[in-house]
Amino acid sequence: MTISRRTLLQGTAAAATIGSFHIGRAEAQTAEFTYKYANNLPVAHPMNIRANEAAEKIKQDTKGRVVIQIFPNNQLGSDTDMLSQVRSGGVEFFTLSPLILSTLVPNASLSGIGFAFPNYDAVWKALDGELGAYVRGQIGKANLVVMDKIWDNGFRQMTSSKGPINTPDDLKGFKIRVPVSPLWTSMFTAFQSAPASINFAEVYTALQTKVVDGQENPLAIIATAKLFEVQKYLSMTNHMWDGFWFLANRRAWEKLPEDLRKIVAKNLDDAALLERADVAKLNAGLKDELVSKGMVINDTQAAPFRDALRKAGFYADWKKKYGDEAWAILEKAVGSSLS
Ligand code: X2X
Repeated sequence: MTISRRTLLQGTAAAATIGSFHIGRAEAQTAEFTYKYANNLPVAHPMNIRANEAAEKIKQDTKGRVVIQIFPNNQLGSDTDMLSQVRSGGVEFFTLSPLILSTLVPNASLSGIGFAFPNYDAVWKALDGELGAYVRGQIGKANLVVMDKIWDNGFRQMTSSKGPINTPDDLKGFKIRVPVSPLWTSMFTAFQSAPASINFAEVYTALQTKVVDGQENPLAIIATAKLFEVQKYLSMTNHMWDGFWFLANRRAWEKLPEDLRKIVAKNLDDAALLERADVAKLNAGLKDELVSKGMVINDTQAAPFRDALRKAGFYADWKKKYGDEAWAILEKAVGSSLS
């Protein structure tokens, strides 16, 4: 494994800020099961805060038999690296966007289709309902274990160093970073942008050095990853909803006795619900804070963006890729015809 200087520095900074992220070595040594949970988000993001609380509860509820050590902020590598690690057992737990997971489980990205979900109510009804069950079934077939409750990332917004995005025309030729996923590339190709697939670990630097002019992420990430330092314009496009499936390595999961598995799953799922509420609250209140950091914010209308995607054949193409069964589940969940 190679650790770049930057990730190492991030790791040191993280350890210095939140001591409890580092469960003592003695505890880890005496525990029957010491498992690693790796993720790509800054320590200040609610996902890490709630996961840290869950790890504490799991330690208590299992009387010290299960200790989960958290490695936030891409300390163990990029999403691409961590996905191979959770498959091989290099880490036992990992949270990943359904869209990036689609590089392994093609239909996992179904929940990330552009402009599909009108609001959070529709999102949770779908992901805690039939659509979520369908996707978890697909993940299971790829030999990974997934917890029942998906964690929230949020509705994604676009940022740029060049100027505001008001209409789909503003996206033409736009050099935008997208996460590593065919669905993301296809969406911005449909807008005639110039998408570049870059793991989140490299996004800040890519923006700072102008390898790309923009990116898209929910407000909670724009704030906690300090992307406002390298982006001026924030356009509220709400162009897709995104979350994080809590994945486990199957062999490691099955090593846990049934009673311990129950405790771990319950605490992780409870934490997911708390994290959803945290992110919703953050996203609602962060606009003012981002303005105070110097960002210029504009609102947009969804209809012209959706029409541009429709005209480019985006929905028809993806319906074909996912197949009729999966597409019908999505359309039922969002309550409208997409193609
Ligand atoms: O890579 C991103 O942009 C992020 C942090 O939102 C995801 O994990 C998909």
